[in-house]
Amino acid sequence: MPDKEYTAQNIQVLKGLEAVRKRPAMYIGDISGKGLHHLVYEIVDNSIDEAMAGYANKIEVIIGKGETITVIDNGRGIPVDIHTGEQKPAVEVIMTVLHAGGKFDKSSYKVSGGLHGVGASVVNALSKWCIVEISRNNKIYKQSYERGVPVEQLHEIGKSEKSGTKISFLADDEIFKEIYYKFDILSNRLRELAFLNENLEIVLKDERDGREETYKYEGGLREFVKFLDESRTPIHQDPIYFEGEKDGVPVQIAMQYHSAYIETILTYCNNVNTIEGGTHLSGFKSALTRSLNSYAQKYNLIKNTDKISLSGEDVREGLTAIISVKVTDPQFEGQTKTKLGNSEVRGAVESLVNDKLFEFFEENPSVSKKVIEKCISAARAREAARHARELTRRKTALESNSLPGKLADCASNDPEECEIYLVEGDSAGGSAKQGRDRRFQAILPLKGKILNVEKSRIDKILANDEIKTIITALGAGIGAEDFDISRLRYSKVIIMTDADVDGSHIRTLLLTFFFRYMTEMIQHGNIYIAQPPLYKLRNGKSEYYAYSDKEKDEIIKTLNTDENKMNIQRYKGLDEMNPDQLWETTMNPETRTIIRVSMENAMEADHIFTILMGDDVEPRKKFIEDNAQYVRNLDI
Ligand code: 28F
Repeated sequence: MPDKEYTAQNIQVLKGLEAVRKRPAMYIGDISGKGLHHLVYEIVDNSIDEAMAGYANKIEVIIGKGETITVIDNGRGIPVDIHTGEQKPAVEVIMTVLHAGGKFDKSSYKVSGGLHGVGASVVNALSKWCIVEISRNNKIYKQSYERGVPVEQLHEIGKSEKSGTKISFLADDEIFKEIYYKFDILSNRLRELAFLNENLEIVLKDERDGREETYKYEGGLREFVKFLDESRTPIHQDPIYFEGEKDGVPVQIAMQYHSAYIETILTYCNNVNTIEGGTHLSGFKSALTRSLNSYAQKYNLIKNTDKISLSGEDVREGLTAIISVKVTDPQFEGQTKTKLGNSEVRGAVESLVNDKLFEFFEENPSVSKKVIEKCISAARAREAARHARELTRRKTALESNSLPGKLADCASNDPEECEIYLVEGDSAGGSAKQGRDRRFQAILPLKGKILNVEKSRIDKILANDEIKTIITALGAGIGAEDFDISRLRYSKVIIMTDADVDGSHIRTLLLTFFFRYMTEMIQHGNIYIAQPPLYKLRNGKSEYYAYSDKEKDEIIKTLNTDENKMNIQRYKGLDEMNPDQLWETTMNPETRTIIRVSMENAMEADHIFTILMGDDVEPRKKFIEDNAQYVRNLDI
């Protein structure tokens, strides 16, 4: 770097970069895979902002060989004129000064996405190298940086009639232990951004294996709803869609009812997936319930024999909806900063839904009639379920030890230290009971298959023995209205199934069940997946366990004996291990590996589940064709 006097600004820049490199997790969440992928989102969000401002309509993301990332947009190009305050080109300020980039002065950008919108300077600071190329004023400008520090002045490298910004970077291996981008993680987020920004074309290219996907949806949120329900049967032809701006808050809503029973409502603020909900969700829910009840009353669709009003659960049964709002100063609250706190948004969403939904129902009586009918039968089923619940509660209240017989409970009563293993099959369940530490480990063996919750309504789910056993054992109830996480009897619920197709089938069923009826357990990180070993390797007297093919090869290499001299056993099921082995490899907190289930995993499982279990054969066939190499005898 050319030696230059250390002006006050340079010192400020170096202080800023140092702060980011010292505590990277404060800026990007963590330095594991999630934080690594967040680097890409930070850069992409700047292109999205340029698109939302109306100047870009195409974004390309390229995963290069060697795990480099390149993001290109066809916007105006980051300004290159000298920034008065800093005596540097605007782009150098944006790339090197923390929280620069106009996102924080509302004038240049109305709303800005990004989890915290920390900006390109953070990505630059955490990159071994970063190169920005700007096409603007019929020229192409370039500047390179290393770990956030400019290694050259901004300079012209050519001519171009086009305009836009291209940023390439290589994450710094001094910060990130593992630098590997997962195509599916990036593609899920980019597809979501394309749904949320209609007509924006987003291309993802992987130069490591040639994979390429393009996302562009003219129908925006309507197509998002159709995608989520791709294997379900809608009860009305097209998604209901409306948008509007109330109190300076742009609101977009797409919704569609399907013949199954689960409700799926995704909410976004400035393209951030507000997993924990917030004021936009509560505004939508209250307006939906009110609108449906007043419409049903007005046209006397609820026979007075029913004598019931429709509850929130009733009007959301079988509903898939997407709510997207844009807020200039978003207040992200909650445990994972994904709950929207802005109070003005509740009213904006409520009034829009009240106006537009009632209007839609008036104009489409055939649709509204089907929707109301579905809500009324949901209300009846809810009554039946409540009745059934009452019975089970009364019954369990009568029986002293109201825990299910199959549960081998632990001695401690402190949920914080207790954990429960949900084990596939009685024989593995037996080994787990013998091998466990009964002070804090409970075991609940499950039969081969639990209920297919995709197709069953809450009253049928509550009638299923396996499900009832799980609900009773966990002790926290079930469903959005009734589930109370403070009553949970264990801090860890560990799913332990065989490593084969049946095992993954049961795991998907359980994950989907928890995701749909005990969502908070996933948000709070109470759900885990046990990792039994895949192989046992015996070399003379010594024994080794391998938990992946990669690990098996590594063990063989370090022992530098060739494969055929070793005795290698591939485990087909948990019941091939005796209690001590099961304890040692999969249950002992000192030696085991358990994976905490995130909301993203659960959403992914839920989406796959609707494809595998849904009504429509087409998506299932496509899914199996796409994933055939992973799946052997899938018995659907
Ligand atoms: C690959 C990543 O970062 N694209 C961007 C722009 C365009 C402008 C801008 C960005 C406003 C004044 C602070 C251009 N012309 N892609 C990107 N495209 N930032 S980032 O302006 C920065 C702020 O300075 C831009 C006129 N106004 C804004």
